[in-house]
Amino acid sequence: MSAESWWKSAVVYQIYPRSFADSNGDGVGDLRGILAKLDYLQHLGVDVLWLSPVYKSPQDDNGYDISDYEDIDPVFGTLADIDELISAVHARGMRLVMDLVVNHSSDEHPWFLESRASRDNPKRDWYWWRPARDGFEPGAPGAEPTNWRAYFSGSAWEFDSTTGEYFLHQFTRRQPDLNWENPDVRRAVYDMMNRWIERGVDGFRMDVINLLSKTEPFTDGHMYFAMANGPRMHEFLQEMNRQVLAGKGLITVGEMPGVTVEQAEHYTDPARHELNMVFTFEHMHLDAVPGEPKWSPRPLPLVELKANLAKWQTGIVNGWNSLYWNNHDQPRSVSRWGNDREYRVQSAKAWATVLHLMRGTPYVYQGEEIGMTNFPFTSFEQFRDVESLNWIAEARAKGVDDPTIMNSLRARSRDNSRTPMQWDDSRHAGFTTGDPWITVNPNHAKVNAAAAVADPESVFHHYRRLIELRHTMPIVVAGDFQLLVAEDPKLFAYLRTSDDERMLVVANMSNVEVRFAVPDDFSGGEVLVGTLSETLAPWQSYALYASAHG
Ligand code: TEU
Repeated sequence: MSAESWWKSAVVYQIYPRSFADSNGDGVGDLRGILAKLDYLQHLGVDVLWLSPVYKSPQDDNGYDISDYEDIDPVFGTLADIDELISAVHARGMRLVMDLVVNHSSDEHPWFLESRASRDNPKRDWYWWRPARDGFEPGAPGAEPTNWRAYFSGSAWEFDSTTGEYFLHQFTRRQPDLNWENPDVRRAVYDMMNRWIERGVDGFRMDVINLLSKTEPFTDGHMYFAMANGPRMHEFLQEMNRQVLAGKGLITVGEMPGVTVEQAEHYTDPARHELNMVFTFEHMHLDAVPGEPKWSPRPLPLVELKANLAKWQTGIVNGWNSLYWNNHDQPRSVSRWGNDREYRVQSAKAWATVLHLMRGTPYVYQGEEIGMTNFPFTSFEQFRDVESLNWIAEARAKGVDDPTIMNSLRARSRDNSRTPMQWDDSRHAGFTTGDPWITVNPNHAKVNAAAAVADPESVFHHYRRLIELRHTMPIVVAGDFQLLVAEDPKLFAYLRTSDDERMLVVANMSNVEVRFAVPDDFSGGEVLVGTLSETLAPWQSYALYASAHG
């Protein structure tokens, strides 16, 4: 593997700064809080830290609505703080990745303020403006240019009375979509990215990057299909690669709702000079009722999940993929797919084992490494996320009863993963000395980093071992993937193979004992992680290593 693709053997840790560590007692995490926790992250062994957005923002979507791409929001600190953080991360041999949110800006960004000021403003064309539907009074019910729904409820069009037209927003009405057809927009974004690289950042996680190129003309239909992977996507990414990314040894990961295996292969094939890897979504939708939004949960069909992952494992050949169960948009995997009651530690380890030993670059979301769980929400007042709040309003308006809404939020709200990092068993889990912006999970008395670090059998030490295996075992990075027992609804097992090495990964993803006979050619193999036995206890997992020639 060339030095250029160092990220193939790296593990990335995602920090959601607002909920990680608060240094100044205002109840919101900040950059100096992160600075104080670098020893912990180094002990875990991760290579790269990805920060969710810390730029200046009205915080309508917790920073994914940016009003100044080149400044830090005061709630998180200052430019001097980010410079200090970059240096401190580098001094420890780690790298720092920034979130890049350029499908849309905040409606408070000066570009948008100009764009909305008049129809002939030079920046009018930096966003997507459209007149009312033919025959409708602008602003009247049903006059939106198309029937598209935003990701976070309501129409994707917002009427602006200043000029009597509508602007497009795929997310909240405070996140207008930028017009990437306009070369000045692209130039401004590339210049901004280059200045961050000069500041020392090592790469970008690119928010909904496959939505940049829109398919015109805009017509009624399904926005998600009309807007993802538009006709100029590859051209834009190749241009960005030439003007910003090429030859700098960076790491780039594009978040891509609606991407297929074939498209992902194109986005990440090094010969095409676009991105290193993508975040895919198919495996995140399998536990929703087919055809329904995420708010209709169903139990995870393990057989379908395995088939889906196997398709991605073998379908990306020249390119590369990322591996994740958790991030700031998803509920906690140990509650979602594991058992956060009797088998919290065991099931967190089982999911980690099967994720980290696949082909791809694993991402660990803060708190995942100590087995943090969903929050036991009991009232609507406890929610902060704009997506959840909009869903409550939309569902109530549709006549859904409150207990049903509450059940869907408990299962699916993004706030499940946004409660503060649990550092210790003290008040507010050591996250803040003030009043936290969102409630700390009461289970922090038991589930916390201090306890996990002190216990050699903890989830934390299991992650350390898995990360170490990726760094030291070539087969983890480079081996081919082959799914085993595909139809078994309880076992998750696979092989990784190369010319001279073999690895067997087995996990019982259930609450009952299951038998799995170790294949003969692994007898006498070395246990790399976990505990080997032919009868697996609930959520028991292990990996076994053998050289190819016995
Ligand atoms: O998420 C994009 C995305 O696809 C989400 O809308 C996802 O489907 C949803 O959160 C599941 O509930 C990115 C960011 O990760 C997210 O935090 C932002 O809110 C969104 O873009 C807009 O920037």
